Amino acid sequence: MDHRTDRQTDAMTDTIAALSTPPGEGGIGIIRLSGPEAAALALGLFRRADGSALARPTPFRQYYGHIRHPETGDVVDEVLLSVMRAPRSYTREAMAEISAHGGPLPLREILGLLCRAGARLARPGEFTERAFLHGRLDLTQAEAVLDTIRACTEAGLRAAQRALRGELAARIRGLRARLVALLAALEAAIDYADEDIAVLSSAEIAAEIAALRAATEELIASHRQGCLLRDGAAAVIIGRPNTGKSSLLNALLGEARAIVTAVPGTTRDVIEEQLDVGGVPLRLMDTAGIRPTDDEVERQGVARSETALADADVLLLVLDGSAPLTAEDRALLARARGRPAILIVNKADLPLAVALSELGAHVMISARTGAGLPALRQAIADLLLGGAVAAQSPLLASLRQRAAAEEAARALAQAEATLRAGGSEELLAVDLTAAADALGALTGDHARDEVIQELFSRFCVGK
Ligand SMILES: Nc1nc2c(ncn2[C@@H]2O[C@H](COP(=O)(O)OP(=O)(O)OP(=O)(O)O)[C@@H](O)[C@H]2O)c(=O)[nH]1
Ligand SMILES: [Mg+2]
Repeated sequence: MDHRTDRQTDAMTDTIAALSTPPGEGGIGIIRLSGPEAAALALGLFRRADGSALARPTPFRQYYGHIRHPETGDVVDEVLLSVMRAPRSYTREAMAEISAHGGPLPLREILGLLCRAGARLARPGEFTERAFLHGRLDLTQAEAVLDTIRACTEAGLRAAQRALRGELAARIRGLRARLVALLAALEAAIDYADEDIAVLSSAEIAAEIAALRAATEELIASHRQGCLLRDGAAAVIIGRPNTGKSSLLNALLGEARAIVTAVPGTTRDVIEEQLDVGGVPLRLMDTAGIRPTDDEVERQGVARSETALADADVLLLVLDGSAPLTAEDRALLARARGRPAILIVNKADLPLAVALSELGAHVMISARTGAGLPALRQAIADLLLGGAVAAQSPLLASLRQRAAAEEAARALAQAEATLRAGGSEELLAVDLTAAADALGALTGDHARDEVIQELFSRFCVGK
């Protein structure tokens, strides 16, 4: 489907150019052009090794040569050039790619020459926006492009790739097609109300609406997992001093990141590291042991622990299994109650002095020997993902997608209410149309310009 409005069609008559590799030094830097003049602009600056111009390049072939200054003839850089013809390109427009040396100066100069010749610098995400407007991608796939670039775990990358292949879009379009079919049946009932034509019974209509609503709710529920895989979660290790919090951080990371000593009050600052737990990018924080103290530095550390505790998605409360529970332990246990938390009994390599029966569900570990760490990782993953294995079904991955799905679910709930109240087919059609529009906005087949612009503005330049 083509997603262009008239305004956008006008905006796409120009040729855009951008550096598509990260700025700064690199082995190579790639400048991309897209638009009607893409090939002409690149070929205007390009000369083959023998100094001749390249007249009719074969698409997808790389040509060796130089970018030369059009007036002085000076060589700006040694490059490889390739061209693509519409619609066989990322944007579905004519495109050219110039691979130059990855230095800021040659790349800036080539871009400058292209702009002087008539190209315009691309806005962030404009290549992908054009791909969307030409119908090569839908909005869920465009968002998946960004999620692919930013994925920080393998599970997150796989989820983004599923969406990029169009699995989410296909699912949503399938639901929308069922809504449209239902609407068509209703219209037929309205048009031929006087004749005795077999249309759907109200029981059949109710069943289909209920099924569509359940499927939409399922999509909404998938958003939590989609977000977790994409944005991750914050887990904060808390406990009184000396229970082995820093030792646990180090053990989970597999490196001596935080200082560990037998002195209570060793950690003074919040130490944060990234960890992949069951596919969720986890921001793991080690904090200062929480206790009343007169030491000014430690007191500030404890204040930071309190802030981290308040903001955490998951609390990892570490107790020392080799010592009886203290008043500080009990105070922290009380504070963890009712929050997503895992009780960890550490120092399992030493004789047990804690009454486990007092604790309820907990994980026994030894940060020193590594015993119990796999079970702890599993417990964290279970807590975050609600026991669900990283789903193989498409996941809603953005707030925008979630809001649209919620709107569809609301409209379907409204349709159910209309049906129960014995409302007319016309009224029911209004509700179902609203649901269909919301699903259309999700894939971008029927999305507003502002939504589209906001979405692409989050991309990097050159993508
Ligand atoms: N035997 C044994 N000792 C441990 C274990 N984990 C930590 N320790 C010891 O307990 C002491 C405190 O460890 P840390 O990791 O510094 O404890 P912490 O909770 O970070 O302490 P603060 O930063 O002071 O709050 C050190 O002497 C560690 O070697 C364990 O599993 N078994
Ligand atoms: Mg510590």
